[in-house]
Amino acid sequence: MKVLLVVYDNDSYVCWFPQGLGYIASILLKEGYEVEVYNQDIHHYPDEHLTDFLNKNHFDVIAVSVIAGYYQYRKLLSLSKAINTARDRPFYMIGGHGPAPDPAHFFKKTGADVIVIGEGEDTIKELFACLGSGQSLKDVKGLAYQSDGQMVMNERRDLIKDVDSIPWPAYDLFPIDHYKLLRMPNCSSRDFVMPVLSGRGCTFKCNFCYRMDKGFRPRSNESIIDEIKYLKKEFGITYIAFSDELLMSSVSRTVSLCEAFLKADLNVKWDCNGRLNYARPDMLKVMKRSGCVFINYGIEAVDDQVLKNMNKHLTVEMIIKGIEATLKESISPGFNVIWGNLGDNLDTLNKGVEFLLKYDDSVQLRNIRPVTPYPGCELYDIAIERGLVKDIEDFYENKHVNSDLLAVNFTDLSDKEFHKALYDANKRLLNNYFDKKKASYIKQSYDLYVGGNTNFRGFRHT
Ligand code: B12
Ligand code: SF4
Repeated sequence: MKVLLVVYDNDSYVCWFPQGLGYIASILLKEGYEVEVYNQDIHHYPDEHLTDFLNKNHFDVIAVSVIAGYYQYRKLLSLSKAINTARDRPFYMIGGHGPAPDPAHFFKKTGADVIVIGEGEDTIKELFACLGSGQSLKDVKGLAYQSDGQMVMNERRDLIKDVDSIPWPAYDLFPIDHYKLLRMPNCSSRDFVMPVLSGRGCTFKCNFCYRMDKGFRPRSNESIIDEIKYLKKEFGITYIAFSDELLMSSVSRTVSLCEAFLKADLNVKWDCNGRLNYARPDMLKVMKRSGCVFINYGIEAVDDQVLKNMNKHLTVEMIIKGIEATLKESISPGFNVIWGNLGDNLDTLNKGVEFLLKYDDSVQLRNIRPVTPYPGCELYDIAIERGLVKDIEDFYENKHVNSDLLAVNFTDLSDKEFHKALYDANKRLLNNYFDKKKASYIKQSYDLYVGGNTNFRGFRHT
């Protein structure tokens, strides 16, 4: 069987390696199927190009992976149109976090034949075996399918227990020379960056989090190190962006991984997503020594009551202590602050702004965004219960029109007041960021022209 994996255009200059499809491709290749990748992301082809491509090339199956952002949703609809109008339309499947919580809506909107729900590796094996033999899909766990115009929802599939057994993404099938140009905080202009997963899942359950799967499954240190060594050797990768939800799942696990990096003499820079309740000085020290240059923290709010309401298992004290300790080790912290969760008001927004003004080291342009209750999370159910969203159609078609605008208002402010407050807050943060940048550029000029620093290499756009 011939399969086409479609990586949609994300409207970006440099794109994130599509890890989900990379894993799916790996399994399909191992099972002996012919796999091709359609990189709309890199070439920015218009959607009609895909219809044309399908009219000229035969594929048995076409697959798209999609998350729940407003842009991604609209992109999926226009891609589906392009796929469905092809003369020789292949069997059409979608997967990823976007369609998983409510496949019925996505069948209606996309005309897809199958939606894979959750981890795809084992499901895809059985699904393709059935497609090849013409067998019914009724016994394949982890998917929903269309049968005579009706949706059939199969049982959920258990998570893969031994995550080390999952084959690495099929890197060779993708244009890594493009993807490795991804820029991450504190990378140099000579770094080549690639994302890697250090595990799957997370032990927490914040009220805005989409995750449908419970628990955390770490990969072994050896397996992670082997993959990094391979990426270094094959593609000259010098910076690893750990993209799983939570590399810092505990102090002991993080320390053990960093010590293994040091022992293996990996010599790469890396960043990860982290939790401030674990950000202890001893752990941060070994993280720094093993190459960590950035930790992306979910701060979300600088108010104890709001943190409690969102089930974050963090306090303002932990946040401040953790950020101060991170900065002390010269690791840049990533500041993710959202506003508009249960209990938020003008005072809590102001606390977030003051916090960012005080601690942000400006390695990233950071603003405060409204919380978006994506379908599948607890906050979405609350929005439905309160009558703030009618259903998923209402969410995608009317409410979630831009990630920086309110989708659902859980505060006592009017929408207009809410947006004005966000404008005022973000104006302060933008001024702060650009003032610091301006000062740093002026200092570089001073060092060059007055201080005689001959290392200056010119101001650059990227
Ligand atoms: C890389 C990334 C991005 C990248 C690129 C994403 C892309 N390619 O579209 C960028 C930086 C652009 C991005 C942006 C956003 N992101 Co993002 N991002 C991620 C991140 C860190 C990694 C994704 C990844 O590769 N995971 C690893 C792979 C292996 O997992 P996976 O994709 O889920 O794939 C598995 C299964 O889902 C399934 N599967 C997936 N696809 C398919 C397809 C088929 C055919 C099959 C059979 C199976 C299958 O099998 C795979 C293997 O088991 C995740 C967090 C995470 N750890 O997943 C968030 C995440 C996907 N992002 C998320 C969000 C919300 C966003 C934003 C919409 C945020 C916002 N409000 O602005 C923005 C989009 C804004 C914009 N302007 O476009 C959410 C999605 C929530 C949801 N319900 O969908 C996540 C999960 C983060 C989070 N915890 O909230 N993101
Ligand atoms: S938001 Fe982050 S910490 Fe919270 S449950 Fe989701 S992945 Fe875990």
